[in-house]
Amino acid sequence: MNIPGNNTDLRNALEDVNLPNLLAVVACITGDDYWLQDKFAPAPIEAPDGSMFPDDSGRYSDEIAAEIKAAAVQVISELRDGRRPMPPAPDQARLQQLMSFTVAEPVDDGYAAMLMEETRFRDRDDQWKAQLQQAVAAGRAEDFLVVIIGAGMSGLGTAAKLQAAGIPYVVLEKNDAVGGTWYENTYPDCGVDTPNHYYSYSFNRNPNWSGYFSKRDELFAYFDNCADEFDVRGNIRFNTEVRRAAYDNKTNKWTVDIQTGDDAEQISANVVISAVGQLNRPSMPDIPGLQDFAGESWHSARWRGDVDLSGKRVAVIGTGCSCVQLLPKTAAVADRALVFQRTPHWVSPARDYYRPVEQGQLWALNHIPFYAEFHRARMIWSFGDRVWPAVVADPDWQQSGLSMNETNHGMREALTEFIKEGLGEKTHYVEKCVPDFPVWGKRLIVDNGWYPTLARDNVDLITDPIKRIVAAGIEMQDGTVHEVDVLILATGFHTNQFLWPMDIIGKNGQTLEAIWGDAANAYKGVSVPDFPNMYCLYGPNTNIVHGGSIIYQVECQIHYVMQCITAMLEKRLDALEVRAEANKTYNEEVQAISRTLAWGHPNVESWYKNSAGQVVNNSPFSLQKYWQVTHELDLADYHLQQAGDNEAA
Ligand code: N01
Repeated sequence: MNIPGNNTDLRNALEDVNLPNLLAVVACITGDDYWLQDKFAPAPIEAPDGSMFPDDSGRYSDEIAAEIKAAAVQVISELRDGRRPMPPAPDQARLQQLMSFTVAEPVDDGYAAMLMEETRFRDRDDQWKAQLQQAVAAGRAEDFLVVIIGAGMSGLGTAAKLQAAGIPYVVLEKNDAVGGTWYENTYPDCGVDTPNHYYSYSFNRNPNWSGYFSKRDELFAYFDNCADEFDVRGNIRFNTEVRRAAYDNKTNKWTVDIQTGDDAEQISANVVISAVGQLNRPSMPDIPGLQDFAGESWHSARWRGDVDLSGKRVAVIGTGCSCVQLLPKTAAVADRALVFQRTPHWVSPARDYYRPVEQGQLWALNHIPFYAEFHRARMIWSFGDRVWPAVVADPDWQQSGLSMNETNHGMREALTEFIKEGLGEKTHYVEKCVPDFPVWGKRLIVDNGWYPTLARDNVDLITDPIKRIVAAGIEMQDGTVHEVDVLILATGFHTNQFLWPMDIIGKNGQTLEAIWGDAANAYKGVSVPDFPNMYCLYGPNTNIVHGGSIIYQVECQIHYVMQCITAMLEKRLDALEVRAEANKTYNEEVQAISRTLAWGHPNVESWYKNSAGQVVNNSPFSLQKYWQVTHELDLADYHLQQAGDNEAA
């Protein structure tokens, strides 16, 4: 790493950094356990009031903080000036020791192993890279083609791996650009709810995020740049929609029917990877009369930036994350904003939601060795599984109708107070805003001023049932008509129909839709019996509610799929198909665990559940556990069919 500038630059930067992270850096560079004495132990992670971020100061005394900074200036300047050799990256034991010390909580072996890969102190691709290289060098990837459906976050990440490995692939993208959801969603204040230094590929971190929670344009730019940095853009066919994909038992190949404008075409592929996401097909509400509305109307994911909302009467139906994000800016310009809520969500205070990344922090992320890695590890620790115990049912808990356990109940009380504070004088809204399901029954929405927005004079929260839409506005069951100029449908996405509207036909001639109905399931969320050589990314039971980044989940899946592709080429397999029994056992466990978690609670009605009340979208596992579940491919879980053979094992 080239360290620019002089000691003044360094000292200035250190004013803005996270001091426990800096301590880890100093300990790494020096290799000296002097820095792990009790006097350098930071305060345990505790977010200051109204913040999702742990205190950056470590609550050190001035004297200790000065000693850490002075040591950092000395060792980093020595590295800069070539007076000290660059130390090796920490091994797992050292990472575990430094993390445990600096987060002031025990970080176990499994977590340390996962963090080694998430920081890239260890390259997770090493698990399959050499075998795949050998197979490619032996010519096994000739006449082999992988089709990736979708050029959003999952598709780009997979394409990156295939491109680097020299495996032929094509990405089919229905839009005219990459980015998927970050391309399509352009509503006001659209942004991410996970800190960006974690919400980014582990293999392509961005040290230059402008904020801790970036907004849509910056996120889209990141993914757009990734397409070039990964050198995959040339393999993407834009404006190309997959209509149908059918597996041919004789050739063991997929025939993929695609449509580009008026042109229909077929592609023959060895492997199909669905990277279509869970949130890509807007769901229109089943409210009668939508087409009768005389004003402008659109879905939140199809934002009409050309319509000026200033001075208009605007209705928003739906109060999920999209509505929460778009409402403050909408209400600030509208004459009136009417919010139609069926179910309230829990909203979490987030003082740092709009916090820009400080100049010194930017400098450190770019120029201080190991700092960006420890920063990412700390974000994963703070925004991940730390809350897991709060989502698991305590069988002895008395208030199980409202909460999962004592900690979960404490959150309910704290967030209820937050609601009351935010609503101010509109106390009559409090009851409407407190959910009847446990905290984490749905992913916590990161607050952007939701309750103070509802408290505005020009905003009304309406919870009575809607009867229908009429030309003038929204008619309620009691006959009242709320007249509006604009109707915004923030009503979510088709989430339970995973690969809808594509027809995916397996080896027995049945469609996925027919087999799944609204109870989609897949082995590890990735592989489906009867659908050989087909893999889902962000598939059934892989969404995360308690915290964490969906990029993390998808990287776990990409890693698993790359092992499948490696096995196919290395072992000359024509087909790899998950065994029905393995899938059944896995999904029985998924459902059993889901019933004990906050999002499986009977009071939760959400897009995570199907008509039978089964959780079909969310992972039942902690982040670390899912990493473990997907880390090693076990071929015993699969039927293997070798080239020219019937089943080989
Ligand atoms: O959609 P939703 P969203 N009549 O499905 C209501 C992600 N995301 O676009 O709860 C009346 O959450 C429905 O009511 P109910 C995130 O994962 C992330 O907001 O079903 N109302 C609900 O209030 C999120 O979970 C970010 O009772 C109707 C709303 O519409 C997912 O996207 C930002 C109705 C739909 O809420 C989807 O969020 C935005 C009807 N007929 C989104 N039908 C980040 O920050 C539906 N509703 C990263």
